[in-house]
Amino acid sequence: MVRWALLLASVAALTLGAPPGVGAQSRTWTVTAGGITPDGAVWSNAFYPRVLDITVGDTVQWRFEGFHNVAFAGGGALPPLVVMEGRSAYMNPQVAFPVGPQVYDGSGYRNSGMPPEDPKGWSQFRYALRFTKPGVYTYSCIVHGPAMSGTIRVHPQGTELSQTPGAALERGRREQQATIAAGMRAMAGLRPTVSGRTVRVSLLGDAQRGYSLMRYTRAPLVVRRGTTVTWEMRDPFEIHTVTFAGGESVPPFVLPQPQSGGPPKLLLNPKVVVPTGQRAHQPGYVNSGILAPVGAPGVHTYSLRFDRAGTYTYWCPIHAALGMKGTIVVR
Ligand SMILES: [Cu+2]
Repeated sequence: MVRWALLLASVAALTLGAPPGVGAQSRTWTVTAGGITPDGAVWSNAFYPRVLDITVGDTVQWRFEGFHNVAFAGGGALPPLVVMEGRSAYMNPQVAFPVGPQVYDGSGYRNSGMPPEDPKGWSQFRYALRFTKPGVYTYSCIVHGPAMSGTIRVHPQGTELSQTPGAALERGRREQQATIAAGMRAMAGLRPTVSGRTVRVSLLGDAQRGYSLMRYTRAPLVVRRGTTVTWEMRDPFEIHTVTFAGGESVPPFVLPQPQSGGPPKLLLNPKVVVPTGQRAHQPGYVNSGILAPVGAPGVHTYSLRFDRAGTYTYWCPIHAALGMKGTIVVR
């Protein structure tokens, strides 16, 4: 997947070189997709600037600070992130890989594809579209759902715009910093709620401000034997799991299956997707399965009782590269 995404991205960069019929007056604007704190704990799920005004013939280039895609529906419906084949779930290739020419007039699906899985490759990933018709175009990140959307307003050629590309980029930076600051405040206040032998851990996000927290708790969670811990999704963007690897290494979320003459199929690892079903923690592999975002169909809570004293580490394999792990100390 990584190599394919890079290859496709470089092909895209080549075809961008000299779009036909573009005069010297056309400009390139930059939109940032996402944003992350250096420790990976606070994640921004928005496009910056959220609304951008350009004129016909201009190009918008998206830079990625996170695992996002840019998709314009073009009058239809956006495709789903996941497609089923029998009992196997795959990343939809219509989302994972680029679709459509890099020119947009409001019709036809356009998609950037996904950045490489490795966070080190995200900042090199690029996508660009040249806009050829006036209109107001909204777009979304299909990975993070409709709550992560942006707007490009394309004005007729010659329209005087209130901002230069540089000023719009700066405005986007300020919007992004406000999101990250709000997320950091939420992180500072992150506390599980304890009531008797029940502890609730919230997986937090905020649709309005556009952040997600990639941590379960800030510090190890200390509980007494017999306590039931419930993890509750309160995030509108992300999916997570609660996965005790039980001495194994944390399983990868995506298993690329090479195909001859095309990009790999991206199988979602059943070890991550499918719940293991225990009610109480025990040695070995214990997995919640996918916990769905607030507002999306699916399972939103997971409960596990802890009967044995010990220190137990668990992970979200989907966000393990961002350090999403938690520790429970049972006394
Ligand atoms: Cu996660």
